[in-house]
Amino acid sequence: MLNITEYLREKKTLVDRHLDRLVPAAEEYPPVLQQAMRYSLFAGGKRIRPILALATGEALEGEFDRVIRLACALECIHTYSLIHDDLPAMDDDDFRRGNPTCHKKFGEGIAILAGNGLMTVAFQVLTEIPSASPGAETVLAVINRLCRAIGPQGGVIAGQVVDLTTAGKPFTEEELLYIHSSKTGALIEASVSCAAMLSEATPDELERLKTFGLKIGLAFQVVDDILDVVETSERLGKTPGKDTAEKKATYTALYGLERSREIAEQLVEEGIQSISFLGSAGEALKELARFISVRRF
Ligand code: GRG
Repeated sequence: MLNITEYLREKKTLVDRHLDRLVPAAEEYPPVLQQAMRYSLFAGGKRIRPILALATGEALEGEFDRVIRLACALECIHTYSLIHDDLPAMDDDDFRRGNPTCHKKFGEGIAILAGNGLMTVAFQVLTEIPSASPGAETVLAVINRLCRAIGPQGGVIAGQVVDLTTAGKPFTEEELLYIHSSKTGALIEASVSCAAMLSEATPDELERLKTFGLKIGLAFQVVDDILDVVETSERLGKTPGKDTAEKKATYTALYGLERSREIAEQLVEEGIQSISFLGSAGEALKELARFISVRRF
């Protein structure tokens, strides 16, 4: 049976090695920008999104050289979202990944630009995916899907806007589902779906993997809500309790801790069922899904 702790450690090392290769070197001009991007990127995240992409690629026997570029692009986009999320104009956080946030270390202007820089690097890396087989149209379709996942129509940006505008106000179940599915779920779903596309999944396989991504993506944010209530700053690497203090729309606020845990577990189980077609090739994806519901950081 797969040891998930070992798997995560091994894949994180692999992702970090390729990120280091694909992201501009720290000495490149202007160094303060490259250093700010690298500071947040290598501050110690779990690399869940790239690892999900790699596991999907492995399950479908996709080409590593293609999927690793997607994996690195996903982490650049994710880190970019964290840098901007931490800005005073948004969540105003001092700590992230166990370190002072990018704007605390480099100032707001450089932090904004470091986020913008990571976004641009992500798409540069994607456009350089070797496209001999199955072809440049697939790469273009992957880029389109990723843009939709992070964009203003139900993507990360839209989710973040509704998250900001509902804070401190009463919110509905539908708004909560929208925030969590778009702000967090969409990029996780895209990590799985885009890797499946690059690995030449059939339309049916893609649909099932998309369902898997949607379910575990939503579960990921439900667990994030729970951790904000129950965990310490040492374990999380950021300040806990902020969602409650700012009256954010969360699962724990609407359903309480117990019910939120049940919802997360159920979502993960439903996700796992939707990829039963993979058989033993889907073992890592299933273990990653289980990790999402039991994680403590
Ligand atoms: C277009 C990508 C993009 C962003 C602009 C700022 C913003 C709009 C969105 C913020 C979205 C956000 C921060 C959502 C929270 C997602 C989340 C659960 C983050 C924590 O992820 P982990 O636990 O963190 O994977 P590590 O540090 O392990 O990578």
